[in-house]
Amino acid sequence: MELKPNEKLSIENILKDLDKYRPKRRGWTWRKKEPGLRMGPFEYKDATTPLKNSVGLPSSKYFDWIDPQPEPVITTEIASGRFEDDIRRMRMAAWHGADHIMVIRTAGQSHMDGLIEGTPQGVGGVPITRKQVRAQRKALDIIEEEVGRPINYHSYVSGVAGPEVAVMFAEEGINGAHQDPQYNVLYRNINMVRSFVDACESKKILAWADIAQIDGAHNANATAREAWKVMPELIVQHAINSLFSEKAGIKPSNICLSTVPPTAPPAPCVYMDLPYAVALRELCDRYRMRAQMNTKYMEASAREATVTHVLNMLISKLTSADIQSTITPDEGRNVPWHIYNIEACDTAKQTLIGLDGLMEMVELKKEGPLREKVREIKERACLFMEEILEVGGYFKAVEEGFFVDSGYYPERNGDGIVRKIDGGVGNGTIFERDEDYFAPVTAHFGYNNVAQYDPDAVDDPASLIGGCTFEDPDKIVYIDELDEQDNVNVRLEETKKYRNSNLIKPEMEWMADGTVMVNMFLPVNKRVAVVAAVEFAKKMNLEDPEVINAEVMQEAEGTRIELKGKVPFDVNLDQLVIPPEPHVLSDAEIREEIEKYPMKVVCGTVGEDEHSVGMREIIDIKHGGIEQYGIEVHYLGTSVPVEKLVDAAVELNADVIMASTIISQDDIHFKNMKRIHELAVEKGIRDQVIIVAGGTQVIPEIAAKQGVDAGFGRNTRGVDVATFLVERRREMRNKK
Ligand code: Z98
Repeated sequence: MELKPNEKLSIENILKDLDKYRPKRRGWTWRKKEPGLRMGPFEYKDATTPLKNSVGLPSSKYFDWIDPQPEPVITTEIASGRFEDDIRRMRMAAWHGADHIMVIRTAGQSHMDGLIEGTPQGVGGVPITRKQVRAQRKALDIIEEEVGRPINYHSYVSGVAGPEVAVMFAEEGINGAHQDPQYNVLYRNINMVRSFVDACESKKILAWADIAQIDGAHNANATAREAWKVMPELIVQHAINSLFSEKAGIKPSNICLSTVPPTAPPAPCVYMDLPYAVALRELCDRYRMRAQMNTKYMEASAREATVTHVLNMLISKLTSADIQSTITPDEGRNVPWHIYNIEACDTAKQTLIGLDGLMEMVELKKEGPLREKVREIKERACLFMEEILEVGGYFKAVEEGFFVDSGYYPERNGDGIVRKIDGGVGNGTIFERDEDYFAPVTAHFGYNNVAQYDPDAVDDPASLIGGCTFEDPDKIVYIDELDEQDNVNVRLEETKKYRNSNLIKPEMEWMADGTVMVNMFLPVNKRVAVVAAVEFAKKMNLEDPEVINAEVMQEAEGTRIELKGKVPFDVNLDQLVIPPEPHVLSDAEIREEIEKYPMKVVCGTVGEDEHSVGMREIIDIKHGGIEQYGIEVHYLGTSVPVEKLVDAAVELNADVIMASTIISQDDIHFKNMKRIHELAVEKGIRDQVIIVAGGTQVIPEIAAKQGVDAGFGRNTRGVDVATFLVERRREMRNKK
């Protein structure tokens, strides 16, 4: 199935024959480095292979629309709760440079004790089901063809259903997964023995499927009361999961540490976060780094979150992150917006490309506070690890509340998370395998009594049943929708009116949800402003208005408000009158033409007219006027008599006369145009000169009737005039 850039992704096509769909490939893919890549006028040091189709940064318009791709894989987390709507967002994100799409699961899915089927609608994420995963992988298989770069699809392997989830992910071509038993233990209170045994099995499966693994250490940062104090513990958590994973068979280049700069402004964050990042990378240099952005100290201000994100990426650049996450302040705003996913991907691309080559010019100091801090953090982490061994190992340490304690180790505040070895969900569910235990499956951890059945099958137990679901996907039992009310077909039916039709509604997360955001400033204090804003929204006929961000400008003078609400109506595209796009030549084409055929313009504001701004907008290089193309401009000023303008054209042998006429009483603007034309005829230059006139009251059709070549009205830009002049001169050349 091929996608055309100007065609919408059809969810119906994705769902068609989904039961038979098989993913194109397995495993994680890194970007391909292209040192010395040239794009437009620039050479990049750290860039990667460009995309076939993409949307560049807004300012790429000044550089031939180039869209260089930075070194790290860029993650976006997509989580609206309806997988069918998320698929469209994935395509937008891929076009903006995301190649790691993480689907957030419904809150706390680790509590589910098995895999569920169908596609139930989630809240703040989707429940992971085979159908949903398969549909999204299928969509991404198509989208990656379109953008020309593999896209890694990712979710979480945790909870007591972890191994089952891992198997399903391996079968369905998932490329990345969070897997860290410490997450189960600390945050989901799942029995620790069970969690570590399950992790053995899960990690073995991840290894077989070549899935990149991300750990869960960053959650301690997000949970701790004072996040920077858990730095030593974060390193310990990373170390435990990474070495465990390696021993279970995952290759080091697929082991990604989820590292997060622990602080954010107004903390002096780079001074604190950089030593931590360096210490971690030095201790764990075999592994890859997934740089998460700080989400602990984030409010609902997109601006503030963006600055923290950029500072976080400075750390990423200084310490070479391999995967760069992008998180938007959506959680604070209580709506996952399409646009903020894309905005955050752009923030990452813009920052990392902006920092291209930085490390060729700067280096981290080998002495001074950075090295001292690095050493201190490492020492604290090593001591932490030693104490774990002293008390009898990891399980004992958890029982004693070592983790997520708010003290800066070795200080302890006694407020860590305490779990019991024989407590938690799934306690007592671990049994020793029977003597004749046998599992005819691929990627199985530990004792498996295969030789008794066939000594030749020891390395490949699944061969005894002609391959398990990993080798023979036809053995996968695909269960379609079970719930008659909560399924994708019902949801598509509900929004049918807006799918492939001429009706549109604004949307922020789901098709036709009607959500819009309104910005306003109210000259009252914050408490009053949030109430008043809702009143304004109601008067604007917005339904369900809710303030999503309020920032004090000054206590007495006023408050900045961002508010969301829903519009209850739609717009029919058939009833819109859409004016044709103005025709303009590219800047390069105009420049080339002027270089080949130089052009001289005389101009001024004519008559008794002192206005100069409009003319300057059209000619000045500073305002993007025609000078920028190399056109030679002789500006005679304001209140220029028409005779003087024409005489100057004769004297300078100008190619163009350009008159600005703002005052329009008694149609003086049109009369002046007529006069310029007549004078040019009288002086015998009319055949060689182009005459154009412009002003806010100029109507092009009426101007043309006065004998000038063209008139330009309100909203004219330099490029419009330059395009006309170049094309008219081509016509004149062709006539000769
Ligand atoms: C991130 N934005 O890491 P539930 N396992 C691990 C996790 O870190 C998480 C889960 C499972 C963050 C996302 N992490 C937070 C190691 C969650 C999720 O039970 O579905 O919430 O587990 O990018």
